[in-house]
Amino acid sequence: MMDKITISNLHIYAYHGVHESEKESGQNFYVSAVLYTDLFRAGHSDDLNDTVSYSDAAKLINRVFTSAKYDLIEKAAYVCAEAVLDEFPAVSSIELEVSKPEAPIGLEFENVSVNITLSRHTAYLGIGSNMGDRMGYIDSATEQLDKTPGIKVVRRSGIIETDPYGPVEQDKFLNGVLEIETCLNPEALLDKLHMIEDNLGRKRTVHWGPRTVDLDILLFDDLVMNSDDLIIPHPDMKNRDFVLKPLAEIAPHLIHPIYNISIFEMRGQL
Ligand code: PH2
Ligand code: MG
Ligand code: MG
Repeated sequence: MMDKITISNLHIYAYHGVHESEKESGQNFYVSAVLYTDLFRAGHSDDLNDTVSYSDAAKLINRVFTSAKYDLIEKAAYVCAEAVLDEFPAVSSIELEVSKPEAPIGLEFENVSVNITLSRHTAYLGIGSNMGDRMGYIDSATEQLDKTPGIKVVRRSGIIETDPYGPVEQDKFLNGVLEIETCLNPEALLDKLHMIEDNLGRKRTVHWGPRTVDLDILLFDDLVMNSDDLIIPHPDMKNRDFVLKPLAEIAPHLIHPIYNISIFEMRGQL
């Protein structure tokens, strides 16, 4: 069970709603937030610097919630949750409820609300390029990733030159691995990676063929998933030294969630 700080029914007068009249006159909203964060240290030190100030958190929510007029309380909730995770690194996850008890429904009701959960995730991405200014493409992709809302690049491995792996004859690659922190889910993260690949001129002609930049999700927390367009962990990483070598440099002790051995050990078995 994780420690948490709870703010209940913070009253905020704001202007969210689909109807023009809601954006003009405004109404009462109530925001509740549960911030998951370890309180052990603060519980012993009695020092505010060892925890998340609930008054700072409430003020941030109040400021963000009133800084725009959204159609949907869903949007207002996500904007607030993202701001809290951005501002307070010690918060690993947040549950947020937005209530709108005076919503213009035209019927008698007690309350209407949305509840969302947003969590901080650690993911490892493979990055590669074998066309044109390879290092330039890797640098630009790293920069664009870090600038993407909801994504922070935490660490980048050394970049190594590798022979092309697989059935297509092509030029040598530069490869590396990035550790990122993100509050996006795997599908949303993949969409952002594709957007960056497209921005950097990636043409999807030959499958497995030459590319200005390739960004692959290798690991996402200890998630195991298999959908039509996304398999996590990356199913071929165990056979690819161009992945395991840079990954072992920045995360040798990380445990692969299917094989249950460290990246260092996986490399030994390659
Ligand atoms: N990517 C491929 C196919 N082959 N070979 C190397 N050395 N590096 C790569 O990034 C790479 C590859 C498909 O994604
Ligand atoms: Mg790839
Ligand atoms: Mg790819």
